[in-house]
Amino acid sequence: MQTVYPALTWDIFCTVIDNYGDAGVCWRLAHNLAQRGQAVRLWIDQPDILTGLAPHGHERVQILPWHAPLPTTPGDVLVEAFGVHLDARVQAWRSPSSVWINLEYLSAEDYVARCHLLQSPVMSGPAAGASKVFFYPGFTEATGGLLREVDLLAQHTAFQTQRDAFLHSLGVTQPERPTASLFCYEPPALKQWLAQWQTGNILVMQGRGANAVRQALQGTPEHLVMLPWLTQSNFDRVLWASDFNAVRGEDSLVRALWAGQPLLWHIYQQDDNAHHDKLHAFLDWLQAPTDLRDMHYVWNGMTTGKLPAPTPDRLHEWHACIQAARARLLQQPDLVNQLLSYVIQQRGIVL
Ligand code: TRH
Repeated sequence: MQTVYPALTWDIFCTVIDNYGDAGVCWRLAHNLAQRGQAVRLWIDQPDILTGLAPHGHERVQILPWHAPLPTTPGDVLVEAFGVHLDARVQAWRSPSSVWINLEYLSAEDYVARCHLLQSPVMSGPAAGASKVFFYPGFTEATGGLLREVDLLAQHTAFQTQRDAFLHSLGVTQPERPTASLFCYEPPALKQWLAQWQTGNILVMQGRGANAVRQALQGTPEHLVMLPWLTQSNFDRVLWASDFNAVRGEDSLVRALWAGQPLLWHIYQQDDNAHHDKLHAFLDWLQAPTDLRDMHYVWNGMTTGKLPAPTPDRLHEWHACIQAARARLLQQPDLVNQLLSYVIQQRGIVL
């Protein structure tokens, strides 16, 4: 049974670095909190992105441009998403009693469990003397967990009967064919992958990957659907409707895990190749079979050579691997549940 928490006010601060992940995660966080009765103000430097992700919003989430006037009363909880720097104006406004959380990026690396919930004293500026806490999402019990809506499983199950109609609405004429979704940057093995899926449907998400597909192919073969920009709910439905999900960044990786189908992750590249360790750690946690690992190494340009073909036997094995990982995750408390428990404890509220 879901714990009922007292309603608090949350201020989430987000800046969009590039791509859609920062806004995507912050919206999911805000929406998850609102689903559990919390009031949220989401401060963001590019509010337009949220209009595309969630055109209908949520009655308990207020979206505000970063520099909008600050309300008289600061929230009970202040979340800096992904190490965003809070300017002096916000620091001075913050209440000393509010819980200050630094929400970090997702990784399966060991340091996450070590650093999760570490305090970080603020040394200078209007909030000097205060302390914020590092909150690390992650894949194990020792971390902050993953975002998971309270009704995720029910929504996913209910969708199964709507799958074919949903695919038709996106322009898929033969939903019975094996279907793969594609959300990526510019993977070096893109042409190979597209050739491997030429007897199935390929649903191409908007963005850099779609541009790369256009460059790789002459025209649009009939089995390939260039999707329009989707709301975040429909983005999830595409993953649920597909038999294989090629995803990227962080948010879509988590969503592909919840979708439970074989997945291929195009990790966000870092200049110093720090993403290599991050990918290895994820594949270790996933207990990925060798050919699933090999596919990731080729897709992410860490090795050259052929992508393992998605044969029925392999897809079966990869499916079992993702299902087992998903089952492990479902045993763990979700991120918002953990955040709420932490905040309630810090504020000395007895449930
Ligand atoms: O867009 P991304 O590549 O975001 C990345 C990563 O988060 C990375 O860690 C971060 O540092 C970098 O941005 C700056 O991939 P991600 O994380 O999967 O986010 C995509 C979001 O966009 C996700 O919430 C789904 C949403 N989306 C839609 O809602 N509709 C769409 O049509 C598309 C294409 C995406």
